[in-house]
Amino acid sequence: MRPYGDTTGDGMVQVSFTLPVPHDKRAEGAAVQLANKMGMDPAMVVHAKAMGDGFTFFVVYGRVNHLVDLDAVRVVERDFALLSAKEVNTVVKQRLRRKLSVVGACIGTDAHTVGIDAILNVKGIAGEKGLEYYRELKVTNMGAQVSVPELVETARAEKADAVLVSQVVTQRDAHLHNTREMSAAFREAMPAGRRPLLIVGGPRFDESMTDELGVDRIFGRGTTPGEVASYLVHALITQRKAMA
Ligand code: B12
Repeated sequence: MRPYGDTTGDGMVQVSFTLPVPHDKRAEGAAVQLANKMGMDPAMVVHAKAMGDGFTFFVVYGRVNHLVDLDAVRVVERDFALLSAKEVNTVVKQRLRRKLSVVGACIGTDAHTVGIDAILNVKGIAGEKGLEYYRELKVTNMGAQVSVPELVETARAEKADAVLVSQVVTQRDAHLHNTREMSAAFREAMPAGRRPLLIVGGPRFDESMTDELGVDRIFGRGTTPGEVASYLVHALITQRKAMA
């Protein structure tokens, strides 16, 4: 299949980018040239705006000839059941017979706490309450700019069953470097069977990179607390029991 703009299959797409040139006719020509090189032909500048001194932001609309092969698409599908808060509490209480301990933080220099707060705080997101609302979960939210050694120490002190890390800033692949540092630190500090489940989340992660980053699960854009709570039950209780 092809993308769709005005009529089905017309191949029309829209892209936006910034060039380090002041806004003038030549800058718009440069934007069209880039779009042509990206395979858009014809390409039209539909929006151009000066962004401070010597930079211009563009929106370009145009046709591409590439086809999308749906059969070749590979994504990480949810492989666990979605449970209600009540069901999560019941399973934890009956099978774990103690509260499930969760430690969360934004690590490195990242101060974007809205995402991790949406998952952990009672107020939650998208009409769902966060993990603090779950009676059988004990949540420690460490907030922003937490160092990896501090996180490991708190996870140890809280006997964390799961560590939830948020990374929003991706400049110079900071999210990847920080995640690798974090997973390596837990591997070094704790033996395999004693290590908490390591979960990272943020809007720009590739969910298929778990092995590469040394974590158990990656959650992306639009994650809800219910998905995370259901995954915790699946990975720490249901699946673990089945494997025992
Ligand atoms: C609010 C905001 C800020 C606030 C943050 C306040 C706070 N307490 O969080 C302030 C003003 C402090 C800020 C500062 C900066 N910001 Co800012 N910020 C944003 C903004 C507008 C919204 C982010 C947000 O709150 N989203 C809402 C939440 C709910 O969504 P979310 O984070 O994706 O979380 C969801 C999922 O991803 C997932 N999730 C996230 N984490 C986790 C963790 C786990 C364990 C799980 C399971 C799930 C999960 O679940 C969440 C709920 O669905 C974005 C732009 C945008 N529209 O996204 C820029 C943005 C993230 N910021 C950006 C930048 C560059 C900065 C600064 C560097 C700017 C500067 N030059 O100073 C600083 C950096 C500060 C720092 N040290 O980190 C860039 C990042 C670009 C990049 N490639 O990295 C963005 C994308 C803006 C942009 N387009 O340039 N920012």
